[in-house]
This record gives sequence, structure tokens and C-alpha cells, in this order.
Amino acid sequence: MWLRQAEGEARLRHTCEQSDGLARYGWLRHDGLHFGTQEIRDGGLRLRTEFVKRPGGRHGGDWSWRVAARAERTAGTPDTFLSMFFYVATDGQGTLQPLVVEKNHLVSLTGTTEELGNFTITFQQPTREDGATPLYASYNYLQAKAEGLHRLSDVVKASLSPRFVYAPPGGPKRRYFGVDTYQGPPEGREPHSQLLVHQVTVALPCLLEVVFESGSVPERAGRLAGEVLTQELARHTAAFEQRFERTFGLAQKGFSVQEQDFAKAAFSNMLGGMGYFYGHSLVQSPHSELPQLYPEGPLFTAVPSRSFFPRGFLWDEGFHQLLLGRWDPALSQEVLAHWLDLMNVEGWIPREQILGDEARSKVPAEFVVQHSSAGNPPTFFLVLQQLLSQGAVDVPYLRRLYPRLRSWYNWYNQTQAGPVPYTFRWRGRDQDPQMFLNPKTLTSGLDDYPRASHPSPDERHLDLRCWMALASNVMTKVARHLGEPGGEYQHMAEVLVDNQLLEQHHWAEVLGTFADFGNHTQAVALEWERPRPPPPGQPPPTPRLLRVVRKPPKLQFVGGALGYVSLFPLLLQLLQPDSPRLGSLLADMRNEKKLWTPFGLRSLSRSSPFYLKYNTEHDPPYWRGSIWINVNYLAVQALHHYSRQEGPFRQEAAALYQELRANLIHNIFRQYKESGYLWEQYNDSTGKGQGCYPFTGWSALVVLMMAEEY
Ligand code: 6A9
Repeated sequence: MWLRQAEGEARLRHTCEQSDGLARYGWLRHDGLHFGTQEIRDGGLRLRTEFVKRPGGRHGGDWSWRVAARAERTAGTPDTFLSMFFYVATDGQGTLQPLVVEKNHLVSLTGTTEELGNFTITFQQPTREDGATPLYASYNYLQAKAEGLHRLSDVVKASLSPRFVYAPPGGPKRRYFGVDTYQGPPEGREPHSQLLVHQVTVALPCLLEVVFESGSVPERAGRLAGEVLTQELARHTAAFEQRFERTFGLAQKGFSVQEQDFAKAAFSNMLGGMGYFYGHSLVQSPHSELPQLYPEGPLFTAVPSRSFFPRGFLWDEGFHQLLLGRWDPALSQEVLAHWLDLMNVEGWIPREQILGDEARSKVPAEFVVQHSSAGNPPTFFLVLQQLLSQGAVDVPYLRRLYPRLRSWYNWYNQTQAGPVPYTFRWRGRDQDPQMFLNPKTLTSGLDDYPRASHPSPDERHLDLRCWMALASNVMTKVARHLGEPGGEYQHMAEVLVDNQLLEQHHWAEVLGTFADFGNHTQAVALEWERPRPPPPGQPPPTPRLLRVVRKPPKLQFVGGALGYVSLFPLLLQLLQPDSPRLGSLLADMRNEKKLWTPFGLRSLSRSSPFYLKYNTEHDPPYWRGSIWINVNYLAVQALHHYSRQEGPFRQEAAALYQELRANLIHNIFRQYKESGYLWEQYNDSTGKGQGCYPFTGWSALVVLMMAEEY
């Protein structure tokens, strides 16, 4: 945690929060195992945090952190006076023994926990940036009990007092906020966590190091601090640069150093943003009245956004591993195994993973419960396909995965079956359709993308059918790889890839495109209800925005919805290279009145009646026009594929490939330079990043576009 004392008010920084409005932060380099370098810009303050981990012993080895802080010269009033808080906290079990000198200076501590065994943590003296010249500092110390790791900011904030004085020899005396006393959590809340806080208040620029030494490391060449730490950081950084170039080849492709740095930051923030979570899911199943707590379990996963969605999301994770699997296939295999271990007895995996109090503290209550009839695109099949083609999956691993893969596949195949054989339907669309312009389909991952206006069991969803074709195809390959009978998968794959049947179920001749099918009318609008006059003496009721239906729905292809869903047969490469439908989708893609923008493909045609429409008074458009990078990655990948297949559209696909790839890379890079971040989506008129940030989930797939790795 840190606090800029010159501000005169105590604005404590701790976890990644969008509301802090930082100009920039994120991992610039991270190799996932041994080291990372992070840069944080907070007003005029620039923090650089780096760590090195040195394996050894039986508990993960040693690690050291270095934090360098300086004031930016360009800023109006330079910030020269800073507090940094280094804390150590237990999480339910374990003990900590502080060594405190001069009443409030925590020099080191020893501790024991189940996972870490015995360890020592030492806080080195602050120095100037040279790492040698000692620096004057004021120290504060807090020892407290907290409810849990998710409440540590509250504890520190509640204990701050402005009564302390920073008085460097020969310098002016200044008051500052320091940790003082803490009364303890409110009555009735069990403290789970023992907390020790070491606060150092210094003038800038400065450098601080923290050294963790594991009790089971038998002997060490030298303490991982000072010059030794500098050398190890340099060695790991050099190895990172080489490996990055070997893996992605961006220098060789002629990208500038600035562009390469951007790609390294995008990649590193996805890798460095990975988390290890532990806890229960809260699940509502159709068989029980109340949501049930699932058994506790671990999840090692990347996250879409460190600030806003710091937890696992199922279909996001498949996209994440497409990138991380290029760097470290073993890591991706571990992540996939973790996810598949979260499967219930029915073969279902919850879409959003909110495990443990810390994760739960970031989620509004209405989103916590997961529904066991709800799916999400099975993107892990994309990852398996990729790992198989890299030759990176070992057979014993795949053999252990296989029973779970079978159950997972069957879950989709059975529970999400459509009304006609070989069609599919997302369950869990919004209830209460009259409340929405178009009832949402959160399970599809495309949330408010328009579907049949009147949800019904007659629906067939094009995207899900295409996902199932992919899943069947990959299951066939996996079975073959293991020498298992995979006839059922092969049969499904053949049927689902059959272009004639696909057209029969989903080609809408009247609309000239592929589409969903269902009970649908385009003649809907949101209107304020005209409330009846209230009975005498009663206040008038609050008017509601309700959907009016001007023309009754009928069973038909879903019109007015050209966009990402329509492209799925192309995106997942199901179309034959000589299919005339391929030509027609390419034309829709390239059409600026429909999907084409200078920044990437927009999610919904500009000519759709749903384009940029609110779904309720308070629900702004999400997948109704803006540019999403995961789907654009699939598009670039598919265009690359079709540019290499003999056929009448080969040239066109090749040209679109070049153009779309260049547009996406240029815009995401430009937005990064201008705003400091990668974003959740991009505006289809201006290219500007929007939604949450930093979002180095699937938006970081720009690295694979740069590398042309598909
Ligand atoms: C809201 C409010 C701090 C929505 O990236 C994760 C998902 C995608 O899988 C999905 O396709 N996002 C996309 O449409 C974000 C979903 C967040 C839901 C929870 C909680 C956060 O408050």
C-alpha cells in the first residue's frame, strides 16, 4: 500500500481499483515463474516494483521485492514525500513473530504457515536510487487482527492518524499520516487474519527492498538483495527478452521497440495477473429450492481484468490460454486441469468463479449465484486444439483429462440441445421479456446481442451450434490421440460441419445471411408506460419503461441481428472454402454500413435496429456495436485460414486479413499509448477504449495478431 503524504488527505492506495484513476499501471515484464517488473503512475508519482523468485527447499524457495519510487519531473508540484506500507498477514492459520526496534520500527519477522513452513522476512533500510546511500525515514508499526485478507485496507485506513512528524536533519518538519492504533473488527466478526504493517515514510527518490527467506532452503549463495538482486533481475530480464522474441518474433517482423514493449506489457499483465483462488461457488440448481454451497476447491487461472473482474470466467479463460499456451504449454495444461476439476457430477462447470471472501468482495450480491443449467462457450476446445497442433500435450495428462472432457462435452450436448436434431439452444435467457428491448442471453457470452424477441424452446442458436461443431471435432482428435473409440464425436463432427445441413438450419435466404431461428418480431420498442390515475389520496405509481410489441412474433429466422453471431460459421472455420456463403459473409464484414470499421469489426451491424440501443433504461448497449477483441481474433485467424485455401474467395480473404489485422493492431496500440491501458472493448466510431481497464484478458490477443500465431 502507499500514500502520497503531500496531498494533505489520506488517500490510501492498495488493490487495483478503477476509482483510483491511476494514469497507468501493469506488469511490463513477467515470466510467470521467476521475475516480474511492474510500473505504476499515480499523479506525479512513479513506482516501479520488481520481484525475483529463487526456487529451492520444499516450500517454493526465496523471493525478494524491490520498490523504487520517484517523482515525475513533468508534474506541476512534485510529490516528494511518500509512505509505503509493507504488510504481512496470515489467512486463517499460521503465526507471525515481529522484531520491532525503537518502539515502531519493524525490522524483520519470522513466521510459520502450513504452506510455507518456517520463513523470515526482512525489511532492508531505504536508500537512494543507487541502492547504497542510506536515506532518512520515519517508521510506523501496526499489529492488528483483521476479519480477513479482503478487509486489510479498511484496517489500515481506520488506524491512520495525522499526528506524526517527519523531521529529516536540516529539513523542514512535516506532519504525516501514520498507522497508529486499531480498535479491532466490529463486534461479532471473527478475526481470521493476523496483520503486521511496516510503514516507511521517506523523501523521493528512494529504493526499498524486502527479502523473504524460506526456512527449508538448505543454503544460499548470498542474500537476494542489493547488488545480487540487481544481477538476478538483469539476468531474468535478458532471458525474457530472448524468449519473447523466440516465441512471438516481433522484432523480426519489423515492429518498433515501442510496439514490442506494448506487446510485452499486454502479455505480461495477463500472465502476471494470474491468481490462485480457493473457496466455494454458490450454485442454484433446478433440483433444489435454495442456492447450495459447492465444496471448497482451488482455481489457478488468469483473469479478464485485475481491477474490475479479478476472478475466473469460463469462456474468457480459453482465450487467455491461447496466448499463454504459446509461452508455456505446461502452465496452460495446469490451468485447464484446474478448471475441469471444478466440474459437478452432471458435467457442468460454473461460468463465473467467485471463490473465497476476497473474490466475493468484488461482486455485487445479485451476481454471486451461478445456475447449473447455464452454459458458456466451451473455448477450452480451442485451447486443446492449439496445444495438440503445437505437439505440446503429453499423453498421460490427456488421458487423465479425458473422462472430464467427455462429461463436459455431454453436458452441452444433452442439456443445451435444440428443438430439432443437431441444433442447439442456450438455456437461461432473461425471464420477464417485457422488461427488456431484447431479453439477454448471458450464457452465450454475448450478453445483449439480439436474439429471438420471444424466448422459447423453439429457438436454435447459430453460435452454439458452431461451438459444438468445434467441440466435436476436437473430441474426435483427442480420442484419436489416445487410441480411444471416438465414433460418436466423429459422427457429430461430420454432421455439424456439413454445410448443407448448416444452411438448412441457419441460412436465412430472406435475410441473406446465417441467423438464429425462433419466435421473433423486429417490431419492438421500449416505451414509458402510461400509469393509470391513482385512487384518490394515493401517490402516482412510478412509471416503468416497458417493451411494446407492434407486430406479433412468429417462428422465423431472427432478422435485424447481423453481427458476430452471423459470422460464426466463418469464425470457427466451418464453411467450405468454395461456399458462396463465405463470399457473402466476407462482403458483410467489409461493408462499412454493416460490420467494418477502421478499428476492427463491430459486434452488430450499423444497420441493425438494435445497433447501440439500450436494453432497459439503465442497461447501455454492450455487444450492440462496440468492437471486441476475442471475436476479432477469431476473425483474423479465420481470414488467415481462408487466405491459404484454394477457392474463389482466397484473394479476398487475404486482403481482408491484412487490413483487419493492421486496423486492430494500430488502434489497440494507439489507445494504449494515449490512455495507458488495454480496454475491455473499443468504440466503433472513434476507436477509443471503453468499458473496464486495464483489461488484459482477451484484448491481449493483439499479441498473437502481431505475431501471426493462429
Ligand atoms: C458484473 C460487476 C465491480 C461480460 O469478461 C468477463 C465477462 C465476459 O465473459 C462476457 O462475455 N464480461 C462479457 O459480456 C464481464 C462480466 C462481469 C459480470 C459481473 C459485476 C463488477 O463490479
